Amino acid sequence: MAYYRVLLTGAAGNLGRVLRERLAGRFPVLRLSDVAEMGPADPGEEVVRCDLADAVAELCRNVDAILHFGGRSTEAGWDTVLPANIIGAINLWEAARKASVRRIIFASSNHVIGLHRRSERIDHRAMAAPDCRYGLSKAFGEDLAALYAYKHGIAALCIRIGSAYAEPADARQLSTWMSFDDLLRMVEIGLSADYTYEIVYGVSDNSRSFWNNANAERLGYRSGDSADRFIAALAGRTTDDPIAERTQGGSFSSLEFSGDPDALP
Ligand code: NAI
Ligand code: 15L
Repeated sequence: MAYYRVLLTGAAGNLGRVLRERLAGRFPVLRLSDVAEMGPADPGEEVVRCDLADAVAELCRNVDAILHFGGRSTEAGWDTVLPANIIGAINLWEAARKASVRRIIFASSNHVIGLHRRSERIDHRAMAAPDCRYGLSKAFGEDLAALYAYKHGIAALCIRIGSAYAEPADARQLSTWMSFDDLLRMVEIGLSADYTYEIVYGVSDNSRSFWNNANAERLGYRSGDSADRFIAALAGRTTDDPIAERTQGGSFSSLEFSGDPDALP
């Protein structure tokens, strides 16, 4: 499938900067957007600085596909999460509908299902179990994407990213790590596969993964990396936090936790 103009939100962020660099030259026009400074446009780029919580109709004009990576990426109060991730997502999908955008690849998060126990190996059909306000905002984004996919024809791939960094940093990330190369592979699947609405896990081929990612493989995803080569170095890097260690979301789960650990899904 050929795209003329692709919009990347969150272009000033950690993953946005990786994608900007690695997608350079991949499309005739890569439109970059963020509320933060992104530097000048290189050839083949357009830079549009704006807050997704404001009106974003212009941002989506003449755009064929969107890589939605912008927003709050960690836990925060509702005053922060609501505008950035919920109002921002509503604005973006609605602007995309009006601009006839064909598909949106959504940087969702493992924190949508973060309260599931590590002892459970779950797939994309598992019950949502957000571990914090941030995770709940991503669950909302996934449902919003489903509404616009099935009702308005904007295809959506929701990638529940685990931990996308240059290298894993602790024992939990031996399960959740996604290399940047694999992130690119998954984004390519999002742009090229034939689907209406799908949820996949953004994770490398880690033997300790919490997730059965058969749905991503069905769509054509083949991880080229694994956190397994870091096991010897990182397996002992655990915490003394029982809720974090019991749940897939780790420290996000234990923030403000006041429930019954034995009642976790
Ligand atoms: P980041 O925090 O480095 O980048 C997010 C970007 O969004 C920032 O540049 C920020 O300025 C921008 N942003 C925030 N609020 C905005 C608003 N109201 N309007 C416009 N732009 C806004 O996060 P990172 O690590 O690059 O993650 C990118 C996306 O991937 C995020 O949506 C995050 O939730 C998701 N994700 C990342 C994971 C990771 O391991 N890095 C794991 C799971 C999900
Ligand atoms: C996320 O959703 C965050 O954006 C990122 O900062 C990491 O904490 C990641 O999840 C994780 O769970 O490791």
